[in-house]
Amino acid sequence: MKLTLAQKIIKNHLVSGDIFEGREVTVRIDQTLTQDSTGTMAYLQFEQLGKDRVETELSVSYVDHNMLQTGYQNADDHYFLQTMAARYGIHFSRPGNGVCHQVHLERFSRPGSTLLGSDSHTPTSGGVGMLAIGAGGMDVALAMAGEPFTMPRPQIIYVNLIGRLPDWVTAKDVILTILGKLSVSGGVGSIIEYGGEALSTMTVPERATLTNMGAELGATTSIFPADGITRQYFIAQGREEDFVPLTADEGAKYDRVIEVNLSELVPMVAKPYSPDNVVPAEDLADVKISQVCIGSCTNSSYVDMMRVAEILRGRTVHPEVSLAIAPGSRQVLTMLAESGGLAAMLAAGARILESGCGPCIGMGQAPRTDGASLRTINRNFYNRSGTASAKVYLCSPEVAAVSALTGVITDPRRTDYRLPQVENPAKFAVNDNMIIPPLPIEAARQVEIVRGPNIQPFPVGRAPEEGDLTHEALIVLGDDISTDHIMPSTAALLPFRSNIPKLAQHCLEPCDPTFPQRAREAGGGFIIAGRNYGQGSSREHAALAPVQLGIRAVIAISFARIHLANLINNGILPFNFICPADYDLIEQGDVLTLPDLAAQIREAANGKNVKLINQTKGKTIELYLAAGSQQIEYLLHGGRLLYAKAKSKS
Ligand code: MIC
Ligand code: SF4
Repeated sequence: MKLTLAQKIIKNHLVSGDIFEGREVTVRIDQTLTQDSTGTMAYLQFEQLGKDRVETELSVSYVDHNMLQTGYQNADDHYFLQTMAARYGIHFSRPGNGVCHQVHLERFSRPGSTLLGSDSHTPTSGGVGMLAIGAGGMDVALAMAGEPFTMPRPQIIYVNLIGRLPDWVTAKDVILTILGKLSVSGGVGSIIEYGGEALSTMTVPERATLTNMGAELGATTSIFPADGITRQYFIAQGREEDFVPLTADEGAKYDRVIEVNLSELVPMVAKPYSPDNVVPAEDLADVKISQVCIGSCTNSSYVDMMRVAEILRGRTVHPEVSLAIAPGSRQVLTMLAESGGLAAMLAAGARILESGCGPCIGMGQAPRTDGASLRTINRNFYNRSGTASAKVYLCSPEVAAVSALTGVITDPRRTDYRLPQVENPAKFAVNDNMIIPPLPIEAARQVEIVRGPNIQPFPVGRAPEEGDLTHEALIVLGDDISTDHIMPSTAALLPFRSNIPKLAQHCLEPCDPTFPQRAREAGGGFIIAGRNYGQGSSREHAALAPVQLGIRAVIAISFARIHLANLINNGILPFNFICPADYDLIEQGDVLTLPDLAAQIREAANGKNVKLINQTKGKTIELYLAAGSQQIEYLLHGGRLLYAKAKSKS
């Protein structure tokens, strides 16, 4: 049988299921990664599993998100993570070493292997031919404990890249163009595989920009072959031994094929508030900007940064623009310093930030009121920057750098700037001294785990009752609600990622600030939503905070993959409307009953629909429980952790 790239890796890691048939596949996980804002929860959950050491080939704990230390909370959480890593055999990438995906690509990625990460942009390592998947903290905790990972059996979309990128047009413009074509839900249920003649012109960091933003398409992951260019990258990283060639079989079958002619592309910009809201940069020439942020796991490779440096060299940032630059990793920052690029940035007036997520997750650099901020990041959801009235636009580093000089969104092709010529280096600056390797097992057992006062117990779900469950429809939401809406993350809230009771007070605040209080007063309830509910970040907090508030079910037209798994893992019932138009039959405040709940959930495992009665409107609505048979077992126990505990007792 001819296989695609992803199918080959799935086949080599298959634990159960079939690549060509059935609803789900279950695969063995070789590597895991966590970052600090999701990691604290993942490790608290891992602890509950009672293991002595991680059972993966490699697990890495990164600190890159919660970098501002405006109080003790983040520093405490970082030390908790460090002691956890030492105790359980995990590599620890210290704060300052860089953004997890950039560092993982550089130092740990491996073609043909599987990686599960508690961050939605984990697919970045797909740029070297790895099957790298983002997941919620609990799925990653279980993978660290040696459990395989189950995903809906993916469709395979093949993107055939032809032609050659014109001057000033970049990998970012390719993925923004694809987002414009497919939309933020266009990749749901799919793995995106890249191939075609244009691959011979694409470097690994460029490929990684595409696989990174496959997350914005809702894809399970994205992947490139591991070819001669990939091998050169591994040689330049001083780890040729990790290179394994990987190509799709000639004649492999794809569920969908898309062709993108790079020669026809232009510099693109995504307008607020969605990464698929794209237009050519030149259409926005009248948009005055007050801020430019360059960096993030999408666009902060050495070449990205050096191009920016060369554009800025000898010039001055526009007086009304604040330019912030966060190089993606210490490797990139070191090379920028050594090559003189950093000096050019500083001379132009750039504000250099440490290597971390920074403005991308609202950790500082919130724009001014009503300000337009042009960023090289991957998400521009409402309020993510930390300033609700700000408008965030997404673009390539080249467009960002030129616009920082002109003060308006600028298509560089319409200027007389010269295109900087920067090549990938033959050797990267390799220095792993900020990655603390695991301790031998005996020494690890002596490590004391240090928990600051910010670390609070997390809430657990409830098993469905043997009777009716009646609750109010607490809120009715529209399409494409992101986890940034459900559980906002700003510099003020991120320090509470290990304190769910505190965080829950802000659940769904961007949609309705009264929601947390109303939920508490009602003693819990149901959430009603449109399409693609829970897109974006993998943060499990977007399920944990609703559990804390007593939310028992989310009834949506459709869900994003990671959030759906997070709801199930934490015991919130996810339902789809059998008939999407029935969404209109529920209004906020309606009283809804799920009759004979536990019995209905058990029957759902046999493929039966679930009945919901809208008491207020006197209507009966048919629902579908959006869970596989194994997941229904988790739900019957009140979530995956309770299920795992019950299993280990029996
Ligand atoms: C993001 O880019 O949205 C984040 C912040 O990295 C999240 C993780 C988080 O919310 O902590 C993600 O992508 O999963
Ligand atoms: Fe960090 Fe932004 Fe990348 Fe998320 S998308 S990992 S916040 S840099």
